[in-house]
Amino acid sequence: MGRIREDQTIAAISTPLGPGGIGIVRMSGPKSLPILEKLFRPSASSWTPISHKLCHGYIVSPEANCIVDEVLAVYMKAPRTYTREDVVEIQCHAGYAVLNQILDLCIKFGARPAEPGEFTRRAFLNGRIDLVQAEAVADLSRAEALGLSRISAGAVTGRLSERIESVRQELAGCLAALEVAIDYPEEDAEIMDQARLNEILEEKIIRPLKALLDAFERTRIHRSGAAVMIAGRPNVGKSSLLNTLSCRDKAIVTDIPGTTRDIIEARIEIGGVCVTLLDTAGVRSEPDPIEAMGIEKIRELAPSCQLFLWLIDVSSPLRGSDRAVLNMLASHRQMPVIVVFNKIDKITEKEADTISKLRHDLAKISPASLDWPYCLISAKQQTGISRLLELIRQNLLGKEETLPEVAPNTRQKEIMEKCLHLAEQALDALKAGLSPEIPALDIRQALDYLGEITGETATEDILEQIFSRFCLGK
Ligand SMILES: Nc1nc2c(ncn2[C@@H]2O[C@H](COP(=O)(O)OP(=O)(O)OP(=O)(O)O)[C@@H](O)[C@H]2O)c(=O)[nH]1
Ligand SMILES: [Mg+2]
Repeated sequence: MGRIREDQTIAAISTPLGPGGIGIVRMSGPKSLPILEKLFRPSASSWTPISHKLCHGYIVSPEANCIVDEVLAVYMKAPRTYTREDVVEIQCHAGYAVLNQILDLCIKFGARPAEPGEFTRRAFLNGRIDLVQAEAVADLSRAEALGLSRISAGAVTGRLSERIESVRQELAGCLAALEVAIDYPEEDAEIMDQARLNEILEEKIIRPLKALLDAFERTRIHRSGAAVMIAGRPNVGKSSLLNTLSCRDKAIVTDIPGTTRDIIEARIEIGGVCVTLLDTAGVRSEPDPIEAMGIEKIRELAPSCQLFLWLIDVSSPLRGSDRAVLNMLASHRQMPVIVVFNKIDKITEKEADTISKLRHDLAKISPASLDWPYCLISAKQQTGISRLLELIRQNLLGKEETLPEVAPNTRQKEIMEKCLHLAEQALDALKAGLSPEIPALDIRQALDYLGEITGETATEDILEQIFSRFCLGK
């Protein structure tokens, strides 16, 4: 994206394309209102646009002399707008043809198509939001699960920026004190209260940075999501479980062993985390050539999964193919496993006896299996599912129930790590009684880094990278 010419008016479709209830075309820039006046015919006989007030009417195509759609239009006068420029939004029906005709009309009358993220970029350049808030806008627009949306909402409202600003101010204070000490070396001892500086570095800079880095770790899975693989010998009910967990009829289920060959994915939310479930081909010791290809796919994907659900059919004894599954799991030794005993609706004798016998047999193949959590379900009759979901949640999130109030994203975290390192280095230098130039150098550098987070010292390259990730129309 080249440099933004503030005099240009930009337009874009701001809602996803595809059939839907409402679609929005948005414009920002000085010509927004004049353009609206050319294509909008209000339903009331007279109309004076009032800022921030919705108005009912029609979009008309002067060329074709026809009505394009019945709409609600709103004009928002600068600076109380998303971009701090004049903004117009036209709410129409969401059909692709309607949205495109309205966008074309906006462009015909003087707007140009917006580039991805350009509205938010203008909001940033016009000082309405900082870079941390802009990045959170992108995350919020994309968040599929509750966790990421909560963290991003905290950042959009500026709470993360406040924490960073507070660290920045403390760093600036330390730097000022050190600079005085550099300028008046002979009065060093009186001017620079060394103990106070150490305390500020420790308590107001290092500690909050560590807390933010810790919050990043605790929310990592909310950002990246998790992949959970359902594995087991043929016909144990893997596809049935995928369908039950995703509440959809996604995978084919039959009583013929070897039904699933490819990997089938379904996305669900567990504990606020976006989880990709992977239904796989049944593993057996002597697979046919197509099954062998399916098993190869499992091997390829397994290392990128966070958790295995190992399905066991309780209505029949363990077989050689269960051992083949175990061998496959064993090759990813660090990977956590939950043993899922399926088809409990088919048990005729005492449930507890059957399970303890099966666990005993499993332990003979692998003593480690006794440490794995297990649960009893019927994928077909949908019983025991909430317990299984709870086990998955615990496994992915640990005991943690609450999300941190704010957390940095990966880019911000990497910069914070550098700042932390510099602050610790400065503290060591102060404690070692080195001359104040040395810690001052570190602190100045840390300040520059923090500016990259909020955008004050971000280069064009960094901005380009961030805004190009945005959706069109945002
Ligand atoms: N009674 C009972 N039958 C089940 C249960 N879960 C699955 N089944 C049946 O078991 C058979 C196999 O189910 P699938 O879900 O296709 O099993 P799979 O593990 O995906 O099988 P492959 O794809 O061949 O490896 C079907 O007839 C299902 O209806 C259950 O909890 N109880
Ligand atoms: Mg299957």
